[in-house]
Amino acid sequence: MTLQEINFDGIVGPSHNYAGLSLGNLAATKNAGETSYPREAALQGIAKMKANMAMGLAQGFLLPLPRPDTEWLKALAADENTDPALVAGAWSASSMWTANAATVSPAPDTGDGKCHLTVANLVTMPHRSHEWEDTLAQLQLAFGDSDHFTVHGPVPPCFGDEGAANHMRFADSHGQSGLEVFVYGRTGGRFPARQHEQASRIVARQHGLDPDRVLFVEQAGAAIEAGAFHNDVVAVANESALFTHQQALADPQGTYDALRARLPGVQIVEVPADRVSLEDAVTSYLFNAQLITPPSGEMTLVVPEECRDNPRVWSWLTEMLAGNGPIRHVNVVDVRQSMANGGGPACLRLRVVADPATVDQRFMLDAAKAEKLESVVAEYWPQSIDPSQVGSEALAQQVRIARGKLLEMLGITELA
Ligand code: SUG
Repeated sequence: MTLQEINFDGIVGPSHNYAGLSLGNLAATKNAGETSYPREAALQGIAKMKANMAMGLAQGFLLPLPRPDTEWLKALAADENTDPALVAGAWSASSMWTANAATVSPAPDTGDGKCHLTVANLVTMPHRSHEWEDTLAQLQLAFGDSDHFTVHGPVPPCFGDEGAANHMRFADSHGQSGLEVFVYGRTGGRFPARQHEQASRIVARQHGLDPDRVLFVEQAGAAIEAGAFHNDVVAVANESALFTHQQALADPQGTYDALRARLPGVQIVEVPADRVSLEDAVTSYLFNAQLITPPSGEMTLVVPEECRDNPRVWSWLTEMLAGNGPIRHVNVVDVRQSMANGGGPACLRLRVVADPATVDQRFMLDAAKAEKLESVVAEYWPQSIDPSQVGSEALAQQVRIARGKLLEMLGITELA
C-alpha cells in the first residue's frame, strides 16, 4: 500500500455567482453584485488540476452540490419577501472550496490506522451552513472503503468548524506519522472567527490523534481583521515546511518553538511584514498557495496570477527562489473567477493522504476524464450569471441540468 497525497479539487458549480455573502472575506464582499462566469470558472479549475497532474501528482475531485438547495429554502419558509441574501445562500456554489469540506487525518496519525475525515459544519456563514449534509454523502461515497477510511459527521453546531483550511499537517514525508496543527480564532473583532477551538479539539479526539503529536494554536486577531477569514489565507504547510506570514499566528515564536521541539527537521519560511504586508498577503493570496512535492522531490508553490500582479509579492518570491530554502519552484495559475469570491488555489482542494487505489475511482482524475469534464462544462455550464438571475426558475433549470449531465458522464448516479 503506497500512501501519497491526493488533492481533491472542487469542480466549480454551474451556479457560481458573486452575492457577497461572507463578511470578513474582503474579495467576496468587494465583488458583490458583479457578473460571474461559471463556465470559465470551472474551466480554470480543471486547468489547474491538469497542471498539477502534469507534475506527476495524484488528482481527485469532488462534485458541485445540488443547487438551488430547495430543502434549505423550505427550512427558511422562504417566500417573495425573504431577504435576497438568504435566497442567494440556497444558490451558492461555495462547496467548490473543498479545503472547507472536511478535516483529514491520514492513517499514520490515527489511533486505529485508518484515514479519518470529519465533515465541516460551516455554521458561521448561513450560505455554507447547509453544505455539510450533501458533502457528507459525497465523502461517504468517495471514501466508502471502511477498511481504510472512517468518515465522521459534523461536530456540534455550537462550535464552528471550517475544516482543513484551519489545519496543517507536518511529516518528514506524507506517508509517515505526522504532527497535526489546528488553528482557531477568537471572537470579538469586527469580523467573525470561523474556527472554534473546541471544534478543533473534538476533531482531534475523534480522529484518535496522539495528544503529543497535536498542537492547537491561535490565529492572530490582526490577521482576521485584515481579511484572513481562514488560516490558509496566511499560512500553508507541506511535509516538513511551513510557509507563513509573520503576523499569521497570535504567538508565532511559541508556535515555531513547539514545532521544532516535535519535528526537529521542520523548515520555517516566514515572510516579514515589512516586505509583504498582511494587506498584500490577503489581496494576492500568496499563502493560499498549494505547496506540493512532485515526484521530482522539488517542493513547488502553486500561486494565483494575483501574486505576479503585486510587485512586492513577486519580488519576494523571486528572491526566495534565488536563495537556498525548501521551496524550489513557483507555478502560477489563473483561478481569477474563484479568487473574486476569496477562494485561491489552496481553497479549491482537499488534501487526502491515502493509497489512490482505495478511493472510489469515479472521483479520481486522469487526462481522458479531464477532457470529458471540459466538454460537459463547455456545453452545459452557464456562460455568465448576473445577480438578478439568481432565484429565477429558468436559471435553476439550467443549473440542475448541468449538474445532472456531469453526474451522468461520471456514472455517479447515487448523488443525483
Ligand atoms: O467561505 N467564499 C468562501 C471562500 C472560501 C475560501 N476557502 C478557504 N480559504 N479555504 C467563504 O468565504 C463567497 C460567496 C459569495 O459571496 O457569493 C464565499 O462563500
